[in-house]
Order: sequence, then C-alpha cells, then structure tokens
Amino acid sequence: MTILRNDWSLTEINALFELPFNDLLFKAQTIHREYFDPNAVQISTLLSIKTGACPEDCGYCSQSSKNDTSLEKEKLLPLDQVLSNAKKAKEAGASRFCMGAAWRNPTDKNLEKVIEMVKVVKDLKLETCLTLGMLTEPQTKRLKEAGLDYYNHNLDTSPEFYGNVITTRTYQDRLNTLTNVRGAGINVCSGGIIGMGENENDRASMLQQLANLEKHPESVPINLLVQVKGTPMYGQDKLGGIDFVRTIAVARLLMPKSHVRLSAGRTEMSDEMQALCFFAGANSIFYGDKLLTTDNPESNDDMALIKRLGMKVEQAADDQEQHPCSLKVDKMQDAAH
Ligand code: SAM
Ligand code: DTB
Ligand code: SF4
Repeated sequence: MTILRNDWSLTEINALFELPFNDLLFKAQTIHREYFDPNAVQISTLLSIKTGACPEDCGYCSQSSKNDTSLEKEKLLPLDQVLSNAKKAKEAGASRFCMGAAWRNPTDKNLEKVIEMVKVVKDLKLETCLTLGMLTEPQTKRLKEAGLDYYNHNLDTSPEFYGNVITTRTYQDRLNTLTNVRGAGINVCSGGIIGMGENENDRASMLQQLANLEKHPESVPINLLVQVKGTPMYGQDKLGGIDFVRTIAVARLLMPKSHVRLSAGRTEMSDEMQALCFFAGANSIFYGDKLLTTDNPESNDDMALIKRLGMKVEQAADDQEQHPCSLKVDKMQDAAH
C-alpha cells in the first residue's frame, strides 16, 4: 500500500501536474486501485436549507448579498420539508444527504434547529453532512453528539489567490473550522473550486494545503466554477477539460484514501469527460437535479451513465444489508424514469 503523506512540497506537486497526461492518469488509476474499488461511486444529494442573503462576499457565489444575482432568498426550511426531500433522495438512491445554509456561521439557536434535521435524516439510514460556514469548537462538539457524519467546509483556492475571491473571512478562519471539525471526530469534507482565474501553481498550492493537513479530508470536492450571472466571476475564461482532469488526478495521488468528489460544474461536462474524471480517480458525485441553487445533471442521466460505465453505487455505512449495490443501479434507473 502506498503510504499516506502530509509533507508534500509544492515542487513535487507541480512536477505531478507537469507529467505527460497518460503517465499522470496511469499513476492516479494505479493508486486508486490500491485503496478503492475502481468501479464504485459514492453519491450524495444536496439541499439548501437556508438560501441567499449571505453576508460573505465570495466572488463566485449566487447567495452573497454583495452579488447582484436574481436569487430569491428563503428562511430556514421547516423540518417536514427537509424530511420529505431526504426521503426522496433516499428513494432515488443517495447514500448521504448534505444540507447547506448561506451563513457566515450558524448561531447556537440556528444550530439546534439544524440538529433536529440531522436527527430525522439519520433515522432514514442516510449518512448526514452539513455545510453551514464557520464553526466554533463547542458547536462541533454539539454536532458530534447529535450524530453528524460529515462537515463540508472548503478551502476554496490557494492561500496566494484567496484575496481575489473572498475578503470577509481569512484562510486561517477556514483552517480553524477544519481543525474544530476534525477535533470533534466528525469526518471532514474539504476541497475547492477551479476555473476562477487561478493558475496551475494555485491549483497545486490548494491541493498542498489539503494534502498536508494532519489527516487528509475523507472527502475532497473539486468544483468547476459554475458561472453565475451577477457575480464578479461571471464571464471568466473557461478552464479546459484537460486541466480539470489533471487536478482530479493530482488530488487522487496526494490523498490516496480520500473520496475525490467530482462536484459542481458537471452540467458543462460531457459523459466522456466525466468518465475521464472517474478514470483519474474521482469516486463520488453530487446527485440530484439541483446542487444548492444551480443545476446539476438529471438523476436519470446520471444513473444511465453509471450503468453504461459498469459502475455501482456505494451504500451508506450502516445500510449495507438493504439493497445489494448491483441491484440498486437498476432499481434507481427504473425509479428515475
Ligand atoms: N455558506 C457556507 C460556506 O461557504 O462555508 C456553506 C455553503 S457554500 C455554497 C459551499 C461551497 O460551495 C463553497 O465553499 C464553494 O466551494 C462551493 N460553491 C459555491 N458556489 C459555487 C459556484 N458558483 N461554483 C462552484 N462552487 C461553488
Ligand atoms: C461543495 O464543494 N460543492 C457543493 C457542496 N460542497 C456544498 C456546492 C456547490 C454549489 C454550487 C453552486 C450552487 O448550486 O449554488
Ligand atoms: Fe455565503 Fe457560503 Fe456563498 Fe460564501 S459560499 S457567499 S459563505 S453561502
């Protein structure tokens, strides 16, 4: 087994980016097979539980109050709506349900309401994930007690490029939240966005930050910027597919045991491009017709692709007995039609 390292230098990472494409993909696929079934994919469904009017100024985001997007803002969703969405996600075959809120950070009062949501979703035997912004240490402890499985908090980009993207919270703020989440024993989901105008060295530097955390995040989302009209990032030059696939492959090589998540931006990708991402070591996706506020591929198209590639869907950790994976892809495809 390749050993897990957290002492990667930028020179080493840049050298991986510079490899001939076929050599890079071969290396990534070889390491992928040491730790994972190469034909399995984990799927999570997202729900925005509190949409818009966010005080942060993230330059890519439809939900920032600083950006003039046409998004309708909404209050925290009631528990019954969260439950019905989670049931639908479970029926459609998701193993994890991720609830996102457009907050800088949750208040303790908000957190108690979200904890009720975590409990009802967990009762459906779905894994739970939250993304609510920054968390204090006591808040992460409270979430752990409530049984939360994963917390998503992205570094978003390199420390060097960060100031071009966000000014209302620091890189160190983000690292502190990750330390609190890890310290409470919650699984960490952390990655970033590419295609925001950063260069290859920034992509290497972002992956270095993630790979050199004391423990690698269990889940590493690699988002391709979704260009939202009214945000400062709208109209950015689009990132080439080859550069995107290289980033996935390098993430796989640096963090061999982590799920690398092919995240936002899939509506812009062909089936062949997504297949190449899976070959490069991506082994999880967001599944469902919507991400938080923007479109995602239709569920039935995703199921058809998974089936055509001969892949199977991973089960939730405590839901192994219910439906064998192979049957599940067929069942989900039927449900989606
Ligand atoms: N408000 C919380 C926060 O920022 O920590 C949680 C929700 S936020 C929408 C979660 C992540 O989604 C962001 O950190 C960012 O990486 C990603 N994201 C948001 N808008 C995006 C876009 N337009 N394209 C790609 N990724 C995006
Ligand atoms: C992540 O890295 N990507 C997801 C999830 N974590 C929360 C969100 C993508 C959001 C894309 C833009 C939107 O739909 O608002
Ligand atoms: Fe707010 Fe999160 Fe969007 Fe930033 S990414 S503006 S913190 S919802």
